[in-house]
Amino acid sequence: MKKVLFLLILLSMIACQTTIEPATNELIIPELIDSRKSNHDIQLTLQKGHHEFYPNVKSETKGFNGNYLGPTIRMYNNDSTRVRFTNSIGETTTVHGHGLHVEGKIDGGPQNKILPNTTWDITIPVPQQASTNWYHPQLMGKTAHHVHAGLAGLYIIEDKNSMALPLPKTYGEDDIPLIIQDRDFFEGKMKKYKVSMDEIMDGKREETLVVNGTVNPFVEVPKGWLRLRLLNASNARFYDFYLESEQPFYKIATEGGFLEEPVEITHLKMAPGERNEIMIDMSSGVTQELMATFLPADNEDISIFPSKKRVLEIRVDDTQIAQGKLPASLNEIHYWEKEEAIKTRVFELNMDMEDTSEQMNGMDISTMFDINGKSMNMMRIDEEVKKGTIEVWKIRGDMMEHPFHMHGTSFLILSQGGKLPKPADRGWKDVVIVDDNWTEIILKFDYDATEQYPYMYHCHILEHEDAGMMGQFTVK
Ligand SMILES: [Cu+2]
Repeated sequence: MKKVLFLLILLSMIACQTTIEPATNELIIPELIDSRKSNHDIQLTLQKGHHEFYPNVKSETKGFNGNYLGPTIRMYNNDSTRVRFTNSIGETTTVHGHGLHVEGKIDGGPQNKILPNTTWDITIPVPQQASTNWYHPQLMGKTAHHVHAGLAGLYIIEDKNSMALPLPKTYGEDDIPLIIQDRDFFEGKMKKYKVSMDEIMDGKREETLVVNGTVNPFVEVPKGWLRLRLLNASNARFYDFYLESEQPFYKIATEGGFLEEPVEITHLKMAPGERNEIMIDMSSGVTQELMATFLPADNEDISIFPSKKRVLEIRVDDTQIAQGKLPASLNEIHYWEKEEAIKTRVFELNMDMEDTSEQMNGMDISTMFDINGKSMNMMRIDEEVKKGTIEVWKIRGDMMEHPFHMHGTSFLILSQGGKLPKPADRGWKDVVIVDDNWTEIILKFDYDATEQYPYMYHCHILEHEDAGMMGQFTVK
């Protein structure tokens, strides 16, 4: 009898998790601020607000120039853009330019504090190639809180190549950003950020998908090729994206730029912090459902609790014909040989269970986790990198998959978990998923990061980062 009851509960849980609500809300498109149209002078105010995820129900949130998330800032290779971040949230924070190749002093890490009611006034040079990057707070111990409240937005970088390629490029119409997050709601209200010890261990994983701040979104697009820029801005959730129709789609870019050529795929796994651009052929005029499987912290749980959700319903407006195409070739990537590296560094991301149980009582979470045996300490520099030299970084993490991220540059994957990277991952990246097998990346830093304003390397599960799984390095 007990067994039957258990099975019934299990079945009902599965049924609950796979129920998909109708796509009733038009996808919100974050405002686009083009740096060239704004005289390279942009004001972003971090503010408190109220966002309606569900009609007529206000949730307490934070945003840049608005209630939730922030405008998309479009910048151009070889330009410089002044951005003034004014902090009106009533508490200290920072704004990190995730993916930007900039010096440590304007990188926005934990050392670049923006006190309440002050403005952080920086000029961002853009030496890097076309890519989709993002901005979000990175205050020591508070990153997870501030991002969860809604403080995140996109930097889209264009260059000669991206502007010349015949890709779809009308923002919000056939070139659509998708900032993907998971949130929990109670009676339509977003639950405020709070974590249990289990949630610090697994990372905060919630059950409702929110895309650009929209719940159950749909979008109407022209007939033809559609370009989507996906950002996984969740605190901890990994997703496996696919089309319900099982139609293949094409990956054209990783975090730091275009792949050499489009790679046909049917599934796309993304960890927090990762960005990918994909192209979907909408020329048949048939509605497509972009779906996501919610991946659990423990991969073995997935067969017990399969949880799939719709990310976006993509409808076609037959009266509009799309202009963009899928080019055969996109970029030239110079793949460094391992032998070119002058130094190898090793990074082991640890979740020490003994430490954890001791600290559960005292609730000092800032030293729960570590990298190479050291929890993040803002007063300590962990590594010193020589500017302009090629290095190999060997990384692994224990207990579960961790998205490893470092500031200041992009890297190429040499091997991931002992295997060569798949064609779809042979592009410039700044986040890589690591497990207990070694992953090797090759990289070069070209900009200064001093002791005063060092770069960070860390796990992009924000709960892990806030609990000490982070280190600092200089580049000179
Ligand atoms: Cu981690």
